[in-house]
Amino acid sequence: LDLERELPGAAQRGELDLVYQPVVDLATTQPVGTEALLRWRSPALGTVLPNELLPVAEDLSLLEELGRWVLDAACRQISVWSQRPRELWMSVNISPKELAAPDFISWVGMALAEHNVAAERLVLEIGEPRGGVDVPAVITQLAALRAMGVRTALDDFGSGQASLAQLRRLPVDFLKVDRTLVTEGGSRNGESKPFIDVVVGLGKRFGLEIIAEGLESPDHVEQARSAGCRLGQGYGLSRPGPAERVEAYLEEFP
Ligand code: G
Ligand code: G
Ligand code: MN
Ligand code: NA
Repeated sequence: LDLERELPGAAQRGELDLVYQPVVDLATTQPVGTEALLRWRSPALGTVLPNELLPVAEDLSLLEELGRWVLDAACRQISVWSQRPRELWMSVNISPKELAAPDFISWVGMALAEHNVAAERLVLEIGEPRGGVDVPAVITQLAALRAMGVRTALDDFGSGQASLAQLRRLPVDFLKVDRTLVTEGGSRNGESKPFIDVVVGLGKRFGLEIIAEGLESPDHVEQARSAGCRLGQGYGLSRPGPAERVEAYLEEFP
């Protein structure tokens, strides 16, 4: 109830914030990209996380507005980081509902143009479309984004039931392996490597770049790396943080 009262106008009041988690080349631990994650710094409620915030935003029809704020803020940050010798790409999470909006493609084009950002710097991550989502529309939109040069990612791969079926249909460049496939807790015998192996094999077969998520320990990192996964993300590599934290991490790689 408090959320519903406080959320409208949060963007205009300057209460929204992005944190960034590096996506790392597992061979060198060098960051190659970052994922932008939304935070609402509410004076009344403290920091509200997306899982709490997004369902309320959807109920209040504020998803579009939040999504546009996120795209704009992410493109602004890409533009700042584009001055660096080694350029990072930026992943932005979007819900399949946002993606299906007819104006979505033109918003992306406007955000890129406004901040003078090359489309190749932007990756859009979508979760598996669930019930009620117009999958053909999602496919059309993803294809249109790729035609602009924006890359696309299927997020949380392996966590749902229709993942393989979706994979056959959705035009994506990256497959992000859900952390439940990586962490021991998600596996019968504590081994994640065979699962990552299978996904890496799928990636090779279909020309997809694989990102292993939720690498929380050196052991996870090693399992993903030895399964042939090139890229990874997780607390064991670098936690999400403000832009300055990513910059400090980059300083370690002259
Ligand atoms: O940052 P955190 O781990 O709490 O994110 C939780 C979930 O919220 C993840 O599934 C992530 O994809 C999603 N998420 C984070 N930021 C955004 C955003 O800006 N837009 C959308 N639609 N989802 C986001
Ligand atoms: O659904 P999506 O993959 O976008 O979710 C990203 C979320 O995962 C972010 O909220 C981020 O904080 C969280 N996250 C990132 N790395 C790790 C990790 O190593 N372990 C766990 N448990 N969560 C992580
Ligand atoms: Mn994500
Ligand atoms: Na994910």
